[in-house]
Amino acid sequence: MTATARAFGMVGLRWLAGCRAFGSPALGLLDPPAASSSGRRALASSAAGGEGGDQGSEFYQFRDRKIPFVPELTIHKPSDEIAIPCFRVLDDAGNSVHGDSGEYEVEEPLARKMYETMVRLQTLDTLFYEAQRQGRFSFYMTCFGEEATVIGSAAGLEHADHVFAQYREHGLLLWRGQTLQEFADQCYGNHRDYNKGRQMPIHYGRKDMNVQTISSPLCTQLPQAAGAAYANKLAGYEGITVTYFGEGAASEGDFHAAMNFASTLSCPVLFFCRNNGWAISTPSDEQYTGDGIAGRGQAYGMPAIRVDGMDALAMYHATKAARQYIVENQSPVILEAMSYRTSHHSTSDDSSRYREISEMKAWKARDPVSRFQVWLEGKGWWTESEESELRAEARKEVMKVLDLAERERKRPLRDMVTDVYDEVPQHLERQYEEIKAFALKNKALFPNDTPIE
Ligand SMILES: Cc1ncc(C[n+]2csc(CCOP(=O)(O)OP(=O)(O)O)c2C)c(N)n1
Ligand SMILES: [Mg+2]
Repeated sequence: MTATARAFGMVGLRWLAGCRAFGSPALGLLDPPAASSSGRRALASSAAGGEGGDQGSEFYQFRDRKIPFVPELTIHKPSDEIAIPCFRVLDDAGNSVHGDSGEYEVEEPLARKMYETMVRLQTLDTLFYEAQRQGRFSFYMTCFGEEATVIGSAAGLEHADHVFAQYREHGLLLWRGQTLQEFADQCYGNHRDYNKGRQMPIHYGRKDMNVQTISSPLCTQLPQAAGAAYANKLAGYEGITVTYFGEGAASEGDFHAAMNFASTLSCPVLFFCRNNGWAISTPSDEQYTGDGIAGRGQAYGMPAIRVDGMDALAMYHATKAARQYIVENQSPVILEAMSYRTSHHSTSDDSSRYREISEMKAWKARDPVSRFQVWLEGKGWWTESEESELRAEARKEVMKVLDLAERERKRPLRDMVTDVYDEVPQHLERQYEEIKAFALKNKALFPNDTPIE
């Protein structure tokens, strides 16, 4: 190692300072830190007896990576051909690509539970969507096309794992035991709603299920998840942290901040991208270039997996493998689930205005629920009569909870200012009195089922 190299190693990551040191060998007073353990950058020579400086430096060493010096100037273009392959177990028709080998399968009880939950989720979404269209509550979002992404991954996680979701992953709560009644109460914001009517519909969240409350601004959950994972790691917590987000949300600056923190601090967090092709009316080919979201793992030094998000078996095994990697290495993983939003973005959207019906139909043909059903039937674990029984029962149950939620009284106006502080501070008290007086004077402008008290 030359004196120059020592000097360069000494100044670590500061490029400008490094350049200055480069021209001033006299600064080479300290031994460079061991590159791989300290993370500092050093100059190195692979020539034997390099000490003395005759050979010159041959490469930069950063951690385990050697960056060679070369005499040619090259612009390294990203490859249009290299793509992280997409793992799948089921083909488009629902048959295992592994035939009868039993590879990447699951036991019957788990398979049935996954399928039944996917059907319940589909039914819940169908009827809640219709209820919203009838004006019974204010807003709704479905996850049609992504049932396998959500339920497959929920099944591959542990209850102890902390979840920071976007908004289309309510199936995970269903998997963790949230009742249909609780879904309906939250959407109606009624007296039984655990959010006390303070959140928009579908902005669920509950401590007992380790699921943080959804917040509408895109991608805010990613840095939070990286931070929570880091805190949990320091505390020796057993679970990992998982954060779900859409490929559209991945265009936010917060995505990059979160990835960099997680990678440099080795946070045990799973970055779970639901790439469903659309961010409202923006198609994914206007959202990013290169090898998609999983392809970004390489730049952040983060292991990546790409999965067919419309394949429940692949989703389950990929999530489980990612989780195991995270636990064993106490470091992050990024997973990209490739699917398609077969529904409108939300009840405020009409997707036929910006995409072709033929495109929607082509993706619907890969419906994740039907594909999984075909596989279950092939195993002899599911029959047509079980199918119609489950669908009828789920429909009845969802209609009932909607009906009950609708009849339940609403939370009082006063709930707007309680619980924020231990005691309601004067400024909130004043605002409350103001809005109450206004509501009493303008009853017609207020929902008539909201008690003004
Ligand atoms: C910071 C921010 N910008 C814009 C929006 C409006 N918005 C809500 S959802 C959405 C699209 C998100 O797409 P994606 O992340 O792919 O998730 P998907 O809806 O496809 O599941 C946009 C632009 C927002 N909520 N927050
Ligand atoms: Mg999307």
